[in-house]
Amino acid sequence: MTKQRIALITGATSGIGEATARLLAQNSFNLILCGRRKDRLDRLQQELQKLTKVTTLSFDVREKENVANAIQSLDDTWKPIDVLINNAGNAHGLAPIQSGDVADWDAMIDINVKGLLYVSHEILPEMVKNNSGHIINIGSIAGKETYPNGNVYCASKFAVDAITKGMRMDLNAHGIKVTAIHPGLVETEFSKVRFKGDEERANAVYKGYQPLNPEDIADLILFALTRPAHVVVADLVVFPTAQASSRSEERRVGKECRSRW
Ligand code: NDP
Ligand code: 8X3
Repeated sequence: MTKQRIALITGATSGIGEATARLLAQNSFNLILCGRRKDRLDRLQQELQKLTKVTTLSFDVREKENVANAIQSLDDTWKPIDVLINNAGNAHGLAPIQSGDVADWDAMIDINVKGLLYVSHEILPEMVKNNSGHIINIGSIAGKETYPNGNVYCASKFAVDAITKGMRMDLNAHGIKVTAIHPGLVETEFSKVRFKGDEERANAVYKGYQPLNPEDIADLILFALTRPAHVVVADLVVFPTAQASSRSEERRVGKECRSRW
């Protein structure tokens, strides 16, 4: 019988991470679900453990020691981790660089870049030792094209793109697959976080056209994870059909194109 793979998903409490947890649970992965909101982790664990084995780790990816302690606290039944999905992340603010909020900049660099590195640092040595594993980094179209007022969020996702390429080169000799998925606009809690709870502003981002759903990205993650051993999906950019680019964010509203700026 083939061993069920163990996948650790960061940012499993909402959006893309939560949809991925559901889909992987339906497809025989055992799951380590991570996020800060423990109540949500507990609820998701309750739901998904009817389908598969699930454990949870509640930590802030910015806290280096907590990341290490949490992952090291896993008992041997949760090792080795076969799949790491580095998904936790958010945009904080949308402002010209000259009026950017330094706390927002810190949050984006600390979560989207350093957090991804801290989690990877805890998991990679075991993958290297076993000469197997699969890392999936969730980048963004913002990591391929900069857009007005996106400055530091875009920089954080350009960094994810660069780290992914570096990981692929360094881990290649160890048989570890590295995939990046770069979505365009996906309707999740992302805009609520970006606009600090301003629901009206957040909802306006997705008005008048059909954005991607978190399930669309989960599908691509499962696709990447289920290719044969000799195939790696390296880099995927995915838009909603109504979006043509990050910079102008051309969303079709009827026959017109609309920009958020
Ligand atoms: P959500 O806001 O719905 O989910 C973000 C997830 O990240 C939550 O589970 C949250 O968990 C977790 N998270 C945020 N900060 C931290 C932290 N400091 N420590 C631990 N976990 C954290 O957004 P999405 O699902 O859309 O975002 C997931 C990824 O997709 C992000 O990397 C985002 O940049 C990327 N992306 C999103 C797009 C979109 O349009 N939505 C498009 C392109 C990429 P909790 O708060 O419980 O800690
Ligand atoms: C999220 C998509 O275009 O809002 O990464 O930056 S975008």
